[in-house]
Amino acid sequence: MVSLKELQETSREELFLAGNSTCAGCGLELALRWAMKALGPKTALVAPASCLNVVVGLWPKTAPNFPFINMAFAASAAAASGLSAAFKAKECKFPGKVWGKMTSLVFAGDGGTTDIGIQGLSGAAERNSNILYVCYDNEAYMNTGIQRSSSTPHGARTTTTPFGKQRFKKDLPAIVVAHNVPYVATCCISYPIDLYEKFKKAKDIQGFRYIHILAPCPPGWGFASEDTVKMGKLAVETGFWILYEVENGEFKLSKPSKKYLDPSKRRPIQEYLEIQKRFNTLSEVGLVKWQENIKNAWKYIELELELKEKSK
Ligand SMILES: Cc1ncc(C[n+]2csc(CCOP(=O)(O)OP(=O)(O)O)c2C)c(N)n1
Ligand code: SF4
Ligand SMILES: [Mg+2]
Repeated sequence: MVSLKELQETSREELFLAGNSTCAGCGLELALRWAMKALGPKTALVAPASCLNVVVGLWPKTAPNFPFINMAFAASAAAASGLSAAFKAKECKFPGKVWGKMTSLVFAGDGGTTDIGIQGLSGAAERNSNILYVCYDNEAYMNTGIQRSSSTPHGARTTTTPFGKQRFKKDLPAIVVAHNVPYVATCCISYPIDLYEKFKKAKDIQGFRYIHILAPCPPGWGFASEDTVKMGKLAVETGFWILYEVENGEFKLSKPSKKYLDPSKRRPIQEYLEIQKRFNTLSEVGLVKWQENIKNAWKYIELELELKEKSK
């Protein structure tokens, strides 16, 4: 585990620069900032249309201090796969130079991942392309004015679900796990040490890696901008957002989520829902559905842990 000292040392180096045009309290900004601290400057990032793709592009406020490619919505995983192949070819031609050390990274929103980019993502995962694909999940198409995505949770109001979304969130990390790739992890911006360690690990793994980060969005979710970190913590402490990793098929519950295996340790989900304006039309029935959904998600985790125990 990384020490606080190492993290403080690392945190002096900024690759995603301040003064960019993200909203105050943006979860995406924290996600990318911490991810880049772990990945370092030998990283080339591919971004499809999203808040990220917009906030980095407004000169003179361009924020990435590393190579950055804007890409058409559906093509980011394919573009990053091509980039990774190009780095390999360059390494063969000029061995020992920077090319062999480059990380080919996608940093995409939930719309660009769970809806529009899923075929490219699935193709790259199936080919085991040597890329790191990251989904920062703010649970809607924020950049274009808060439309629902398949990652928007049940009951959330968006401009296209004015009475609250009926369906539950698509479980994208589980879908990627089903591709049998070397590494899949979930993260949350409120747990930077956990996030940092997962990116450090992912950086050194060959083949397809996927990290899904919960990234609260103050204007999109309807909470005060100073509460972003609190919001991510509540997501984990209520048991809604579960932190785990699957490395070569082996499931591991991450430290911040371990104690919530015990349901009595979880905070009531109401504490998470009632401070976000997007849930202010959620009914009693909707609340019970949320509680059931969380219970079922943890049943799945228990099964994974049982299977792991049995296979020892
Ligand atoms: C093919 C295509 N369709 C639609 C758009 C418009 N568009 C730009 S950003 C965006 C929202 C992306 O949502 P998400 O991936 O969740 O990222 P976020 O904005 O939430 O950061 C949309 C629909 C586009 N640029 N290209
Ligand atoms: S809308 Fe949300 S995700 Fe987009 S820049 Fe603002 S806070 Fe960040
Ligand atoms: Mg989004």
